[in-house]
Amino acid sequence: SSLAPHVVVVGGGMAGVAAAQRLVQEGLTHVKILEARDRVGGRIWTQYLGSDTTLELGANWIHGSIGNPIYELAKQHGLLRDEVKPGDLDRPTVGELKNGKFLMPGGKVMDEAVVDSFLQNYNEMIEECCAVFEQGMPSQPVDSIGEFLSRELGKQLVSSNDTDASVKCTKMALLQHFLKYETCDNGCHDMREVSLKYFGQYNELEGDHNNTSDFSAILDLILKTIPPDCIAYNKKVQCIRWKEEGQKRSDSAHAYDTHGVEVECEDGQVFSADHVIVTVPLGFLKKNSRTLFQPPLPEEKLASIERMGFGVVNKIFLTFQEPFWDTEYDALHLVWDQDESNPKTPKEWYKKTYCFYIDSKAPKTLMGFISGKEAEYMETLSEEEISNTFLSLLKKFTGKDDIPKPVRTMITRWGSDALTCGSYSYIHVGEKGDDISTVAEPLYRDNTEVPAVQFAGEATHSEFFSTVHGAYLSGQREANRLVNLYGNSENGTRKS
Ligand code: 6YU
Repeated sequence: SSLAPHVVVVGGGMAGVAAAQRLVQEGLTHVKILEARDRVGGRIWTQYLGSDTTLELGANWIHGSIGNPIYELAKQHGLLRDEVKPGDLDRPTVGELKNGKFLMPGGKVMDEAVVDSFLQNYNEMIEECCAVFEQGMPSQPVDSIGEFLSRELGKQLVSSNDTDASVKCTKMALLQHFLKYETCDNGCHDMREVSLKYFGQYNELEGDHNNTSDFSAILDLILKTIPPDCIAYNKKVQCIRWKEEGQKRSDSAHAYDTHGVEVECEDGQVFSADHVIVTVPLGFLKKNSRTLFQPPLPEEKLASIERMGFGVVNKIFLTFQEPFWDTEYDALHLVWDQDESNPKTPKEWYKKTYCFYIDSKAPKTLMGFISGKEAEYMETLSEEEISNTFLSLLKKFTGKDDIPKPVRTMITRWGSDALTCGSYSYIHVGEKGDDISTVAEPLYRDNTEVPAVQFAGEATHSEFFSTVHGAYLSGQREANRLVNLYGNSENGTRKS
């Protein structure tokens, strides 16, 4: 029917696809996803390299199971893998790290008892960080997670009853090590950028961090429920004109049933819509928000976009002819001595890679993570240089001089990816707690409660930002806003 609203979704990542699914489910049939790339998925990007090698270039784990819709989907369709090995559960874990081997320069293996004792303290300290938000503890002597952990945990380690000086040194080195891990988990350069006050706003769902056999397959389950012609590829949106300028369409009975918004693509094609759901990454908004909207976004929203944290995290995949490592572990940690731990010059960029993960969906591949300036720097290097650098690093930490060169080295380049401009969002020091909701707030048609432009995507979810389930729920949230507006009546007229 002619009254059915036209909805344009900008971006075909998890948020956009979830929004479209919900709209279609509820009978809104004029739905178009405009995706700039030639593929959907965005920051979900699975690569299949031969029968035994599946690499995730973006999202990796399902963060928590209880109440996690992505976990439920994966479980229903047999896309979960149980990676926990018997006996592992007695050790303290951090995030997805369950059973790592901790190596020091020279190939020395750290005493597990020391690591576990450190992790016990560390986890307690992280809980204290979360409590600052949860219990609304007012003033803290420091602003950031980095300062808080260094100061409080540092104090605890110094005054601990470890009599052995070398145990203390080892634990101090582990503190530096896990601060690097946290930068990758949070998507920042340095934990001194992450707000202590709002750290606990992120809602860590209960249950393990789960591994999926294939993240893109989870997206495909949702994609299957949308008619294929709902998606237009290679449609980079460059301008969203959201207010009719000049003459008002006063001849129309309802302002909303004329297509009030125009979406212009780089190739010149213009789509007109009643509602536009923008799901581009926060990194893209940071770079382009002043030109993407006409008229420009309200100053308040622009200021929030600017304040919010969005950093670069990259992955490194080193594939070997045969694994040279002990496959019973899920990670090889490379723990530098405390004062060697952090890169002092750009040339020492590789020190930011705290560990290599071992994963049976790519059994001959080690997957490393690197964050921030060092991750950006790595993007400028050749694969040959990266390969050689990590080969010497692995030799140094395993003490094995005969490790052969990787047969393939691959890295991600999320920083220079113009459609992402980084990896995921975090709450930056100095952010107001409500910056996320300010960004998520729709732009309404003049003097109405009818949304013209809506915002979804990972960074617009105030509890689950930085995750796939956050993206998914944000897409549903914005679709539901329209479903509530129109009801699911046959002709799509607005509920009165
Ligand atoms: C998760 C994980 N994971 C690793 C790495 C990355 C991410 N995440 P999209 O970008 O997907 O879609 C937008 C689309 O828009 C895209 O297709 C563009 O091409 C398109 N577009 C852009 N501009 C356009 C234009 N102008 N016109 C048209 N189209 C345009 N999440 O659950 N588990 O393990 C990881 C990880 C390397 C890069 C991740 C993970 C994040 C997710 O990938 C991400 O949130 C969603 O996929 C985003 O979907 P979207 O639709 O919003 O955007 C306390 C505290 C601590 C906080 N940390 C705790 C959790 C830690 C999260 N860590 C993640 C870690 C990893 C390893």
